[in-house]
Amino acid sequence: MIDFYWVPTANGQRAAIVLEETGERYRLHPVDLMRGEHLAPEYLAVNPVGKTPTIVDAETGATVYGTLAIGLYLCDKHGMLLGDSLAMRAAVYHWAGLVASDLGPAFTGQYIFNVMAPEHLEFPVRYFDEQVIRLLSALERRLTETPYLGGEVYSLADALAYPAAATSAARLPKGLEQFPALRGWQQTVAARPAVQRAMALQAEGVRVPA
Ligand SMILES: N[C@@H](CCC(=O)N[C@@H](CS)C(=O)NCC(=O)O)C(=O)O
Repeated sequence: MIDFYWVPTANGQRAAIVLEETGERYRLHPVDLMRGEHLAPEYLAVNPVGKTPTIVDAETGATVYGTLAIGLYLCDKHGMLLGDSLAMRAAVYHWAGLVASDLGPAFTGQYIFNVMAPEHLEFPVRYFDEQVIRLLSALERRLTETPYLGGEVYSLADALAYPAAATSAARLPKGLEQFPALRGWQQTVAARPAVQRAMALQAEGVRVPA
């Protein structure tokens, strides 16, 4: 059994998709960021970084924080979604890393300066808007070459990228309008039962930044 500390943001959805894809049994622990629960002693005892998502695996004793680390840990544990050749694993690591280390933070910056900032600051707004479009364009190019980010089959890279398309990009004024390959891929991934279960998870009583 895994204890899953999360918020239903794109990052929480990424970890939830991998939990569902790998068939892990897990218990949900919503962490209310707007009430500061991520910085409360109870949660800092689980993850001193004070951020979500985090999993605690009772079976192995492992505590793992962050979408890429959680994804790699669960796929390694179950021997799935990483690719069965070194060439495919290289592609999976490349695209999963780009999503977790570049695209996710670019969307976070874009959200902070477009939605949360008390005043409009032209430079950071433009910087993060451009980053998001540049990175989505890289995914678009890749998906005109291969059906999935890692190659011919669905992988961890797609599981981590899906919430960027379904949740984060939905905030863009034109959504994915200029990215037809991404839109087609999004529909294919959305049809997966594990993805549907993960995206339907609700954190009872927890407000999510919108
Ligand atoms: N690199 C982390 C980022 C995690 C992250 O930014 N989590 C947000 C929620 S989506 C959080 O806990 N924010 C609280 C804070 O930064 O204080 C990942 O990939 O999961």
